[in-house]
Amino acid sequence: MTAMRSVSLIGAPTDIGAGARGASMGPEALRVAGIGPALQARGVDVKDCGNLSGPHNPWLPPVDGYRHLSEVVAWNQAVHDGVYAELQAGRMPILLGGDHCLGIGSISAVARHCRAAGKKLRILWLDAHADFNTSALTPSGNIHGMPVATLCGFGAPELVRIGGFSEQSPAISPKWVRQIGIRSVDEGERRFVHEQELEVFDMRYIDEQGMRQSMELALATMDANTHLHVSFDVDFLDPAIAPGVGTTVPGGPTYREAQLCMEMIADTGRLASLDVMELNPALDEKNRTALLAVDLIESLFGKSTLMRKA
Ligand code: 5AB
Ligand code: MN
Ligand code: MN
Ligand code: MN
Repeated sequence: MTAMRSVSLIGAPTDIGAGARGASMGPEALRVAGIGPALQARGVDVKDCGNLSGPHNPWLPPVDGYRHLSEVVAWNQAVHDGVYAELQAGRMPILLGGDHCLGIGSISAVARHCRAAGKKLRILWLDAHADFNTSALTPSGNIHGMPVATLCGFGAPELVRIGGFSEQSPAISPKWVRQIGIRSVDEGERRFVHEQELEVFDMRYIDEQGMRQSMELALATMDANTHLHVSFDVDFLDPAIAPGVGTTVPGGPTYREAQLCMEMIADTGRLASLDVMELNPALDEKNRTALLAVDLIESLFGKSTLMRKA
């Protein structure tokens, strides 16, 4: 195993970019579900950095296609700084969301780190949604539907430029992204996904080809110099097993499909940063979605069934 085995938990308790309130309680629910001890049991050195802080959610309607833009900028700058500091200290950041708009801060920090270190970046986006809206395309104005497009340079300038990036030289290229589990894409968003040639393994593909084939393709083209970032939106999972999210979409991966996905990522040994996003305890049942997320994260860190070599 070559990946870093020292992790830093960074809580970002906000629902500033979401359409439903409650993801602000995600970090604490993941701690209550035992994320720290579960990783320690895997032999990982765990540091809990506590929670970042930022503006409260004023719960206002969108302005020019964005809800809460200035608050989203403040939160993402805090996430960027927190994640970047842990990467520079040689630790693997695990961002505990919080809604998925915070992927902008997290992944811009990872991209900045990789650029400086000359590392190749690959992003696995595990989600029911493509999160590739722009202010012109969005049906909601909720910025948690826009992080992938923003990181690729198509977003509010204040967000695109976090970490010193720009429209001409954005944090990431669509070519570095592999999306898994997608089953809800808005009309304009769909066209933009095709135009930018995002590589999407949607549920139709997973149904037809299986999770194994999908992950083999999604994980190809990595090498010893690759930093693998996983952005795990908990609504990736089928709502029957993971009800505690604001934007459920039926027809997601089953328990075993999700486990296989995580196990295959673990086998690469390349995982170097992680987001766990969109968990909404207000919509959960006795924290079962948080417990499932922790179970899957254990697999991501190499917990597996019999027959595996150590
Ligand atoms: B999530 C929707 N496409 O833009 C939009 O949960 C939903 O981070 C976005 O994936 C869901 O509002 C964002 C309808
Ligand atoms: Mn989603
Ligand atoms: Mn998402
Ligand atoms: Mn969501």
